[in-house]
Amino acid sequence: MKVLMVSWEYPPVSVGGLASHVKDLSTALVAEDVEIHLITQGGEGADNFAKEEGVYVYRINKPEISTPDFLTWVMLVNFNFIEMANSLLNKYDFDLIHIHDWLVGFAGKSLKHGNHLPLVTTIHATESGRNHGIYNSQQKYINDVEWLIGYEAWRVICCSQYMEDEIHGLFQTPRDKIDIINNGVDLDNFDVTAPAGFKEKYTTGNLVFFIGRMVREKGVHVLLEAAHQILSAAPNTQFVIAGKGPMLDELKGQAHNSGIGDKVIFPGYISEEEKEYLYQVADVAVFPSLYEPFGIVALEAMASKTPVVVSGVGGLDEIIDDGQDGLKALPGNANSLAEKIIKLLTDQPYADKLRSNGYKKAVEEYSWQGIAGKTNEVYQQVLDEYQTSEWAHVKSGSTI
Ligand code: NHF
Repeated sequence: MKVLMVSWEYPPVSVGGLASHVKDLSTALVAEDVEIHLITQGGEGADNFAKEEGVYVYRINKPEISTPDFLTWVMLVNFNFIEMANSLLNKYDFDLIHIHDWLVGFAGKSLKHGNHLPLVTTIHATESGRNHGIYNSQQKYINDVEWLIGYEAWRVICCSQYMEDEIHGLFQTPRDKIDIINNGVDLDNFDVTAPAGFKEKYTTGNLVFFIGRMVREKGVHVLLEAAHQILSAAPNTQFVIAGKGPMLDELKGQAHNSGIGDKVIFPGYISEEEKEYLYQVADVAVFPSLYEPFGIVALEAMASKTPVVVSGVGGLDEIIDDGQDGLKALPGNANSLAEKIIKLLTDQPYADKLRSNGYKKAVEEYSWQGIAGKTNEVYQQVLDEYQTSEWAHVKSGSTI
């Protein structure tokens, strides 16, 4: 089985959970004997052509000319993806194309039709979900491209029941065309020991950790709203809020204006190693999202044996069994969030119970190998159906 995969993000280019999803999935698929050729954007310090952990990675050049806006830029990048794919299609006999999200949608559609190959689409998140609705023409365009990539796909993969409902509701994609395959976590990455004195770099007290993109949907503003109450109950607490994004300055302003500027550290974009150590030394990891298709970060915390507080939305709601392997707060509710975080900071035996149950769950239910196996089954189903379809005949020249 040879798969041509196209993804906007792949390490070291990492905007969110998509990069780690595509990397861990591709690597695990290689172990299932699937040959993965992955086309993605170029990144600083990364080779343009490389075999990385068994995955053939091809990184494209940036568009040669500047573009008037984001959508035009995305389209130019898609042309560069297609250009790279065409040269590979001359060399390899691919069985199918697998794309991730709307950003690579036109590459997927063109490569499908140009080569009569079946297309598998993973929809990780939707524009409507991210913005709680569609309010302007750019959002409408992205929403329409999301419909298109589902329509063009032989099968659609998504990461939670919540996302199946959303995709079916928004785009009328038939439910029997959608496979739910959850995300996972690479446990080895989080089996680390932070060097002596690492935690003290940040605090000598409690450390509450968040990592993610600084966008409204991640709910960091709710965590900052909750901070006052948390500090009254557990004054020796420091918040470390890692990541970058359009809301970063606003959030720094919020912390400063509410008088807790010295209690919140915004380290910006941090390295993988710093992230793994921070998970390790954190007393609580908090993910207060308002929208979350899956939420790999919760699994990362669980794999690090750190107790988690999440808001009960989307995939997070499905991952956590409240009071057993983590705590769930009401989405967007600072009081509820504060109450859960305080509980974990002040009741050590309870925190330890969640810590060990959370770790057990990550080990037993969220291994990438199982996920790659399920993905491979989807590939096999697509191939079986394709081989007896009109499409395959058109390709082999036996009709028309
Ligand atoms: O984990 C990878 C990621 C998810 O919840 C995440 C999201 C986008 O918002 O599937 O995709």
